[in-house]
Amino acid sequence: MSRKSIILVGGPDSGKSNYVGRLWASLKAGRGALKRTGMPRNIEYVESICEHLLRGEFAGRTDTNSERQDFCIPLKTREDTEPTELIVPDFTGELWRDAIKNSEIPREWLDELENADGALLFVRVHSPLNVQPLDWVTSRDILRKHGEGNEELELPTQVILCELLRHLQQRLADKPNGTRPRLAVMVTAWDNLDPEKQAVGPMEFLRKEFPLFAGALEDLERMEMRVYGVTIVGGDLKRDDKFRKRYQNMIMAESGTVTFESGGSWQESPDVTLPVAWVIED
Ligand SMILES: Nc1nc2c(ncn2[C@@H]2O[C@H](COP(=O)(O)OP(=O)(O)OP(=O)(O)O)[C@@H](O)[C@H]2O)c(=O)[nH]1
Ligand SMILES: [Mg+2]
Repeated sequence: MSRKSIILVGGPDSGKSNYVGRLWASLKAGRGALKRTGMPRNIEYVESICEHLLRGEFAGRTDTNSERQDFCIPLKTREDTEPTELIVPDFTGELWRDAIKNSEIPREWLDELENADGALLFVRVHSPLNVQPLDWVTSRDILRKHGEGNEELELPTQVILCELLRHLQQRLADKPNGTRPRLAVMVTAWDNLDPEKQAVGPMEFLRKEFPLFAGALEDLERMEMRVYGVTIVGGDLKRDDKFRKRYQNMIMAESGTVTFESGGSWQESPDVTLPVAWVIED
Protein backbone atom coordinates (compact mmCIF):
# COMPACT_ATOMS: atom_id res chain seq x y z
CA MET A 1 0.00 0.00 0.00
CA SER A 2 1.26 3.49 -0.80
CA ARG A 3 1.74 5.95 2.04
CA LYS A 4 1.06 9.61 2.52
CA SER A 5 2.15 11.50 5.55
CA ILE A 6 1.03 14.92 6.59
CA ILE A 7 2.69 16.77 9.36
CA LEU A 8 0.83 18.70 12.06
CA VAL A 9 2.68 21.83 13.03
CA GLY A 10 1.75 24.44 15.63
CA GLY A 11 2.57 25.84 19.03
CA PRO A 12 1.23 24.54 22.33
CA ASP A 13 -2.55 24.57 22.84
CA SER A 14 -3.26 25.23 19.17
CA GLY A 15 -5.84 22.44 18.74
CA LYS A 16 -3.80 19.74 16.95
CA SER A 17 -4.70 16.69 19.04
CA ASN A 18 -8.39 17.52 19.40
CA TYR A 19 -8.61 17.95 15.64
CA VAL A 20 -7.01 14.53 15.05
CA GLY A 21 -9.51 12.92 17.44
CA ARG A 22 -12.39 14.64 15.67
CA LEU A 23 -10.98 13.62 12.27
CA TRP A 24 -11.06 10.01 13.46
CA ALA A 25 -14.71 10.39 14.55
CA SER A 26 -15.60 11.55 11.00
CA LEU A 27 -13.62 8.77 9.34
CA LYS A 28 -15.30 6.26 11.64
CA ALA A 29 -18.76 7.57 10.74
CA GLY A 30 -17.77 7.50 7.06
CA ARG A 31 -19.61 10.59 5.82
CA GLY A 32 -16.72 12.81 4.79
CA ALA A 33 -14.68 13.28 1.62
CA LEU A 34 -12.04 10.90 2.96
CA LYS A 35 -13.11 7.26 3.27
CA ARG A 36 -11.24 4.88 5.51
CA THR A 37 -10.60 1.36 4.30
CA GLY A 38 -9.50 -0.13 7.63
CA MET A 39 -8.75 0.61 11.26
CA PRO A 40 -6.07 2.91 12.61
CA ARG A 41 -2.88 1.63 14.16
CA ASN A 42 -2.47 3.07 17.66
CA ILE A 43 -6.25 3.29 17.97
CA GLU A 44 -6.09 3.91 21.75
CA TYR A 45 -4.66 7.37 21.17
CA VAL A 46 -7.44 8.67 18.90
CA GLU A 47 -10.16 6.79 20.79
CA SER A 48 -9.13 8.43 24.06
CA ILE A 49 -9.56 11.88 22.47
CA CYS A 50 -12.96 10.84 21.07
CA GLU A 51 -14.05 9.65 24.52
CA HIS A 52 -13.45 13.12 25.91
CA LEU A 53 -15.41 14.72 23.07
CA LEU A 54 -18.26 12.25 23.55
CA ARG A 55 -18.36 13.13 27.26
CA GLY A 56 -18.74 16.79 26.32
CA GLU A 57 -15.19 17.99 27.03
CA PHE A 58 -12.10 18.79 25.00
CA ALA A 59 -9.15 16.43 25.44
CA GLY A 60 -6.28 17.80 27.51
CA ARG A 61 -2.99 18.95 26.03
CA THR A 62 -0.41 16.38 25.01
CA ASP A 63 1.98 15.40 27.81
CA THR A 64 5.40 16.76 26.91
CA ASN A 65 7.07 13.71 28.45
CA SER A 66 5.00 11.17 26.57
CA GLU A 67 6.08 9.38 23.41
CA ARG A 68 5.15 11.07 20.14
CA GLN A 69 1.80 9.76 18.92
CA ASP A 70 1.10 8.82 15.32
CA PHE A 71 -2.38 8.47 13.85
CA CYS A 72 -2.04 6.01 10.95
CA ILE A 73 -5.05 4.93 8.95
CA PRO A 74 -5.67 3.34 5.55
CA LEU A 75 -8.02 5.41 3.40
CA LYS A 76 -9.12 6.38 -0.05
CA THR A 77 -9.18 9.92 -1.33
CA ARG A 78 -11.60 9.02 -4.15
CA GLU A 79 -13.68 5.97 -4.97
CA ASP A 80 -11.48 5.08 -7.94
CA THR A 81 -8.10 5.37 -6.19
CA GLU A 82 -6.00 2.72 -4.46
CA PRO A 83 -6.03 2.84 -0.65
CA THR A 84 -3.19 4.73 0.87
CA GLU A 85 -2.00 4.85 4.46
CA LEU A 86 -2.30 8.29 5.95
CA ILE A 87 0.26 8.97 8.67
CA VAL A 88 -0.21 11.93 10.97
CA PRO A 89 2.49 12.40 13.61
CA ASP A 90 1.38 14.55 16.57
CA PHE A 91 4.28 16.18 18.43
CA THR A 92 3.50 18.41 21.40
CA GLY A 93 3.44 22.08 20.52
CA GLU A 94 5.75 22.92 23.38
CA LEU A 95 8.49 21.01 21.61
CA TRP A 96 7.82 22.88 18.35
CA ARG A 97 7.94 26.20 20.18
CA ASP A 98 11.17 25.36 22.01
CA ALA A 99 12.79 24.07 18.83
CA ILE A 100 12.08 27.39 17.12
CA LYS A 101 13.16 29.38 20.15
CA ASN A 102 16.49 27.59 20.34
CA SER A 103 16.86 27.46 16.55
CA GLU A 104 17.36 23.72 16.86
CA ILE A 105 14.90 21.37 15.24
CA PRO A 106 15.60 17.73 16.08
CA ARG A 107 16.74 15.53 13.17
CA GLU A 108 13.72 13.24 13.63
CA TRP A 109 11.35 16.12 12.86
CA LEU A 110 13.36 17.35 9.91
CA ASP A 111 13.09 13.83 8.49
CA GLU A 112 9.32 13.93 9.02
CA LEU A 113 9.14 17.32 7.28
CA GLU A 114 11.24 16.15 4.34
CA ASN A 115 9.14 13.01 3.89
CA ALA A 116 5.76 14.67 4.38
CA ASP A 117 3.30 15.01 1.51
CA GLY A 118 1.86 18.17 2.98
CA ALA A 119 1.21 19.97 6.23
CA LEU A 120 -1.43 21.38 8.53
CA LEU A 121 -0.33 24.46 10.46
CA PHE A 122 -2.44 25.27 13.54
CA VAL A 123 -3.20 28.58 15.20
CA ARG A 124 -5.98 28.93 17.77
CA VAL A 125 -8.37 31.86 18.14
CA HIS A 126 -7.98 33.50 21.58
CA SER A 127 -5.67 30.90 23.05
CA PRO A 128 -4.36 32.13 26.41
CA LEU A 129 -0.97 30.86 25.22
CA ASN A 130 -0.91 33.18 22.19
CA VAL A 131 1.91 35.63 22.86
CA GLN A 132 1.62 39.26 21.78
CA PRO A 133 2.81 41.86 20.72
CA LEU A 134 0.56 42.00 17.75
CA ASP A 135 2.12 44.83 15.95
CA TRP A 136 3.94 44.18 12.76
CA VAL A 137 7.08 46.24 13.34
CA THR A 138 7.97 44.81 16.76
CA SER A 139 7.38 41.28 15.54
CA ARG A 140 9.44 41.83 12.42
CA ASP A 141 12.33 43.16 14.49
CA ILE A 142 12.17 40.13 16.78
CA LEU A 143 12.08 37.84 13.77
CA ARG A 144 15.16 39.58 12.32
CA LYS A 145 17.09 39.31 15.57
CA HIS A 146 16.02 35.74 16.19
CA GLY A 147 19.09 33.52 16.29
CA GLU A 148 21.38 36.31 17.46
CA GLY A 149 21.51 35.27 21.08
CA ASN A 150 18.27 36.88 22.32
CA GLU A 151 16.69 33.53 23.08
CA GLU A 152 15.57 34.47 26.59
CA LEU A 153 12.88 36.62 24.92
CA GLU A 154 9.40 35.16 24.83
CA LEU A 155 8.73 34.90 21.12
CA PRO A 156 5.41 36.31 19.88
CA THR A 157 3.16 33.65 18.40
CA GLN A 158 3.30 35.15 14.93
CA VAL A 159 7.09 35.01 14.94
CA ILE A 160 6.92 31.29 15.78
CA LEU A 161 4.36 30.82 13.00
CA CYS A 162 6.61 32.61 10.49
CA GLU A 163 9.56 30.45 11.48
CA LEU A 164 7.50 27.27 11.20
CA LEU A 165 6.38 28.43 7.77
CA ARG A 166 9.98 29.03 6.73
CA HIS A 167 10.95 25.48 7.74
CA LEU A 168 7.96 24.06 5.86
CA GLN A 169 8.95 26.01 2.75
CA GLN A 170 12.53 24.81 2.97
CA ARG A 171 11.82 21.18 3.70
CA LEU A 172 8.58 20.05 2.09
CA ALA A 173 9.26 18.34 -1.22
CA ASP A 174 7.19 18.77 -4.37
CA LYS A 175 4.46 16.18 -4.90
CA PRO A 176 5.37 13.09 -6.96
CA ASN A 177 3.40 14.59 -9.88
CA GLY A 178 5.65 17.67 -9.79
CA THR A 179 3.13 20.08 -8.28
CA ARG A 180 3.88 22.22 -5.24
CA PRO A 181 3.33 20.78 -1.74
CA ARG A 182 0.14 21.86 0.00
CA LEU A 183 -0.33 23.63 3.30
CA ALA A 184 -3.65 23.98 5.13
CA VAL A 185 -3.58 26.71 7.76
CA MET A 186 -6.04 25.66 10.47
CA VAL A 187 -7.53 28.55 12.43
CA THR A 188 -8.99 26.49 15.28
CA ALA A 189 -11.66 27.32 17.88
CA TRP A 190 -13.40 29.29 15.10
CA ASP A 191 -16.54 29.17 17.30
CA ASN A 192 -14.83 31.65 19.63
CA LEU A 193 -15.33 34.49 17.16
CA ASP A 194 -18.55 36.45 16.95
CA PRO A 195 -20.63 36.08 13.75
CA GLU A 196 -19.38 39.36 12.19
CA LYS A 197 -15.77 38.23 12.46
CA GLN A 198 -16.65 34.77 11.20
CA ALA A 199 -18.42 36.26 8.20
CA VAL A 200 -15.23 37.87 6.84
CA GLY A 201 -13.35 34.58 6.97
CA PRO A 202 -10.20 33.18 8.58
CA MET A 203 -7.69 35.04 6.35
CA GLU A 204 -9.05 38.38 7.55
CA PHE A 205 -8.77 37.15 11.13
CA LEU A 206 -5.08 36.36 10.54
CA ARG A 207 -4.51 39.76 8.92
CA LYS A 208 -5.90 41.50 12.00
CA GLU A 209 -4.39 39.35 14.73
CA PHE A 210 -1.18 38.07 13.17
CA PRO A 211 -0.36 40.55 10.36
CA LEU A 212 3.26 39.50 9.90
CA PHE A 213 2.23 35.86 9.54
CA ALA A 214 -0.65 36.73 7.19
CA GLY A 215 1.80 38.68 5.01
CA ALA A 216 4.18 35.71 4.89
CA LEU A 217 1.28 33.47 3.83
CA GLU A 218 0.30 35.85 1.06
CA ASP A 219 3.88 35.83 -0.23
CA LEU A 220 4.23 32.04 -0.32
CA GLU A 221 5.68 30.81 -3.57
CA ARG A 222 6.91 27.30 -2.94
CA MET A 223 3.63 25.94 -1.50
CA GLU A 224 -0.04 25.93 -2.33
CA MET A 225 -1.95 27.26 0.64
CA ARG A 226 -5.52 27.40 1.87
CA VAL A 227 -6.83 28.78 5.14
CA TYR A 228 -9.59 26.99 7.07
CA GLY A 229 -11.63 28.17 10.06
CA VAL A 230 -12.20 25.03 12.13
CA THR A 231 -14.56 24.30 15.00
CA ILE A 232 -14.47 20.65 15.91
CA VAL A 233 -17.85 20.42 17.65
CA GLY A 234 -19.39 23.77 16.68
CA GLY A 235 -18.99 25.52 20.04
CA ASP A 236 -16.90 25.95 23.16
CA LEU A 237 -17.32 22.99 25.52
CA LYS A 238 -15.20 24.71 28.15
CA ARG A 239 -16.70 28.15 28.37
CA ASP A 240 -20.17 28.12 26.83
CA ASP A 241 -22.69 26.47 29.18
CA LYS A 242 -25.61 26.99 26.79
CA PHE A 243 -23.72 25.27 24.01
CA ARG A 244 -22.70 22.40 26.31
CA LYS A 245 -26.39 21.76 27.05
CA ARG A 246 -27.30 21.77 23.35
CA TYR A 247 -24.36 19.51 22.61
CA GLN A 248 -25.88 16.76 24.80
CA ASN A 249 -28.47 16.22 22.06
CA MET A 250 -26.03 16.41 19.16
CA ILE A 251 -24.13 13.62 17.43
CA MET A 252 -20.43 14.30 17.95
CA ALA A 253 -19.34 13.07 14.50
CA GLU A 254 -21.87 15.44 12.91
CA SER A 255 -21.04 18.49 15.02
CA GLY A 256 -18.39 20.99 13.94
CA THR A 257 -17.63 22.76 10.68
CA VAL A 258 -14.84 24.01 8.47
CA THR A 259 -15.00 27.43 6.79
CA PHE A 260 -13.04 27.79 3.54
CA GLU A 261 -12.92 29.91 0.42
CA SER A 262 -14.63 28.68 -2.68
CA GLY A 263 -15.55 30.65 -5.78
CA GLY A 264 -14.55 33.93 -4.16
CA SER A 265 -16.67 33.64 -1.03
CA TRP A 266 -16.48 31.86 2.34
CA GLN A 267 -18.37 28.61 2.58
CA GLU A 268 -19.08 26.40 5.56
CA SER A 269 -19.10 22.60 5.46
CA PRO A 270 -19.86 20.03 8.14
CA ASP A 271 -17.09 17.83 6.69
CA VAL A 272 -14.04 18.34 8.92
CA THR A 273 -11.96 15.95 6.77
CA LEU A 274 -11.86 18.52 3.91
CA PRO A 275 -8.52 20.17 4.82
CA VAL A 276 -6.74 16.80 4.94
CA ALA A 277 -8.46 15.64 1.74
CA TRP A 278 -7.26 18.78 -0.05
CA VAL A 279 -3.67 18.48 1.28
CA ILE A 280 -3.21 14.88 0.14
CA GLU A 281 -5.19 15.13 -3.12
CA ASP A 282 -3.16 13.97 -6.16
N1 LIG B 1 -13.75 26.48 21.51
C1 LIG B 1 -12.96 25.57 20.97
N2 LIG B 1 -11.82 25.24 21.60
C2 LIG B 1 -11.03 24.32 21.02
C3 LIG B 1 -11.33 23.70 19.78
N3 LIG B 1 -10.32 22.85 19.48
C4 LIG B 1 -9.43 22.93 20.50
N4 LIG B 1 -9.86 23.82 21.43
C5 LIG B 1 -9.21 24.23 22.69
O1 LIG B 1 -7.82 24.17 22.51
C6 LIG B 1 -7.24 23.45 23.57
C7 LIG B 1 -5.97 22.81 23.11
O2 LIG B 1 -6.25 21.81 22.16
P1 LIG B 1 -5.22 20.61 21.88
O3 LIG B 1 -5.84 19.79 20.82
O4 LIG B 1 -4.86 19.94 23.15
O5 LIG B 1 -4.00 21.44 21.34
P2 LIG B 1 -2.58 20.89 20.91
O6 LIG B 1 -2.15 21.74 19.77
O7 LIG B 1 -2.60 19.42 20.70
O8 LIG B 1 -1.72 21.27 22.20
P3 LIG B 1 -0.32 20.61 22.64
O9 LIG B 1 -0.58 19.16 22.87
O10 LIG B 1 0.04 21.38 23.85
O11 LIG B 1 0.63 20.83 21.50
C8 LIG B 1 -8.34 22.49 24.02
O12 LIG B 1 -8.16 22.07 25.33
C9 LIG B 1 -9.57 23.33 23.85
O13 LIG B 1 -9.75 24.13 24.99
C10 LIG B 1 -12.55 24.09 19.13
O14 LIG B 1 -12.92 23.63 18.03
N5 LIG B 1 -13.31 25.02 19.78
MG1 LIG C 1 -1.58 17.87 21.57
